[in-house]
Amino acid sequence: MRTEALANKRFQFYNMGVQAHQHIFARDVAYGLAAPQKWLPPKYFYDERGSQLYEQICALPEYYPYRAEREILSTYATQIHAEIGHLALVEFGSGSATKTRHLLAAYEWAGRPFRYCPVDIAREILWDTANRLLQEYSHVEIRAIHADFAGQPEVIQAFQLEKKAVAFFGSSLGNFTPQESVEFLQRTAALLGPEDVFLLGIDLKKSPAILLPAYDDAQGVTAAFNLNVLHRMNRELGGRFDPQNFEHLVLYNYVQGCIEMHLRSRQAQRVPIVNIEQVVSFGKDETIHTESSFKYSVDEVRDLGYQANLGLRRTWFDARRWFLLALFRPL
Ligand code: AVI
Repeated sequence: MRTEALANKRFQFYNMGVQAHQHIFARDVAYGLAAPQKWLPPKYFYDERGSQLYEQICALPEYYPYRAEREILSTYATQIHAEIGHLALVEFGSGSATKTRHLLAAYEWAGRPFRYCPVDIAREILWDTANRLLQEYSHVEIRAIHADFAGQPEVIQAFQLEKKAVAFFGSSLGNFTPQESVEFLQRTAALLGPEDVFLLGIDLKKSPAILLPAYDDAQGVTAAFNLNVLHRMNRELGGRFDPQNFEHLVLYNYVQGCIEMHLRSRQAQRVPIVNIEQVVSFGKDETIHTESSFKYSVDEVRDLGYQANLGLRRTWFDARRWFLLALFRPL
């Protein structure tokens, strides 16, 4: 771990070893593309271009989760702040913190110093966002961690906080399998003290007639987001993918209760990936499974928490009840 000493006493920035990243990407691609059902971890969508495309997705008319969660945070910010108290706010996957600002504003209105501790894998966004927030809020003190927290929620121990509210917004937990979700929640719950809270923003189950267009929009932005991972393998691993030979495929898996995104090969083809010394063969219509986005019912969310020793204490919904903000406390 490396802490950057900054002139500004209100800002501390920790680097937690994301450097080995290129090597891990190569390993994950080699492993995933050798499996009978080819797959890639969805975190590789988010290079610079992918992060821009994701921002565009959030503005699409079909992609409701972003706006639904923003509606909850803006409508109930004061209530949420009152419920959790003035605890230091730790946020996994903070990104540009656009929605979180509503909650931070409630902290600021309290007129007392408060701590915001964002954790993100995207260093530039983390750094820029922290600096912007320091200018916007006179009472905030920021401790930021640059880390891939998904496999290692324990990174937040570096904050050395006595009491805290830990937030995981954006339905990002939905991109983990249910088993990974339980493990992540268990490991996170183990980091909570008796008075700490956990806030989870999660997309709810609904008709595939609403879900499918949200992941297959008319403008093709989600398709570009999905195909971008091929460009990334070309650029970073010496891949020879022709993105024109693949198409964006979205389906709703009723058994698992998730949206699945795939890249479907339009033809039989063999694609070399130079840096991993592998040639990947595709049959016509064979797919790479690039993302699952699990949708939950309120009872399933309660049960997820229960498996991690977390009790569901409060719920907030958007007007259509399409999205849930859940507050848990250790059991
Ligand atoms: C980040 N995550 C919650 C998004 C989702 O809805 O699963 C990623 C995404 N994939 C396609 N569109 C958005």
